Amino acid sequence: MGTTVQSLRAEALPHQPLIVSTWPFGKAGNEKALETLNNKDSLLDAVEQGIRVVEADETNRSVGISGLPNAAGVVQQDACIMNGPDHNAGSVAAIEGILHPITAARRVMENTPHVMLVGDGARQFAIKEGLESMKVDSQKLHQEWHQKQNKPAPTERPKDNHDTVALLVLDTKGDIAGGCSTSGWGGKLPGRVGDSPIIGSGLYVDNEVGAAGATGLGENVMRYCASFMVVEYMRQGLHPEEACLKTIARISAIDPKSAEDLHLNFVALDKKGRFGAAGSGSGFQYSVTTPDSSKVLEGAAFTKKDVGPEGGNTK
Ligand code: SD4
Repeated sequence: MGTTVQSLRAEALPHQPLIVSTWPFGKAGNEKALETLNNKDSLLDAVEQGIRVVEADETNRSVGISGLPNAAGVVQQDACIMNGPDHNAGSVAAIEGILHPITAARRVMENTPHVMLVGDGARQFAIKEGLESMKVDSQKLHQEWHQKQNKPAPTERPKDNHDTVALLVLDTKGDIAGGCSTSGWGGKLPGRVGDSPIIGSGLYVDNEVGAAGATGLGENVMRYCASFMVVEYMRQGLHPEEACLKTIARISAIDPKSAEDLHLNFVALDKKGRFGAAGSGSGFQYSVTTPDSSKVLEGAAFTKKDVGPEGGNTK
């Protein structure tokens, strides 16, 4: 691990809230989450309100209703939320025309006996719950979809047209919750679901250990239950940054693609208040907020030479 990475590593920050999220656009969400935590002392409100800020940003083409559409011209969003203290979770996938999928995910968790609702069922549920919705012109979409049938389906990973906000909150009691939300891969096949709403893939929270969230190419995250893996490495005592790196190393040892082409990025925090992030390539930035500061940091960059014989990270 290089010195830059080491110097960015945080040591224990006990007794104060900590919020960590993916990308610079997570910072505004972090700050809202901290404000919410201060005012309402509710982990779930902090996660939900923080993510809603990112979903509501109309300039963001990868989270929220202004995200990039799928191959049929419609924005289908994925989101989930997970609560550490009772290990409960809720998620929605491929939901259309709902302004705040994170709120829909929370309602699934709190108001149904289920964990996940998808597609039109998720949309109808959200509308019944009174969430803000937009009309989805399915007939127009249907026609557009048919017009596009002659075009090849997207098979290559699109360049820089997808991102996710994954936001993790640790409160002063040491309780943890997290959530994530995305419009996913622009131009994806209708009905494609990424890692973000899959508990253990795009997000995982274990109140005894810590939490992790992912952004990147969901297909390369969900095949490995990668956020769960990050948390399990933290359970073994690894620092959050090392846990992220070791997860990338393990996936990289199995997958023949170059590390750069895997497009894996993780953020993590642990119960002690330590945090870290890593990407399979360079340039992954994440946001960290405490009552003392709110900043964007550079995640550690994995390099393939770090893979040990067992597929773990050699550091
Ligand atoms: C997905 N992981 O749908 C999400 C998108 C993302 O950076 O995070 N892209 O595959």
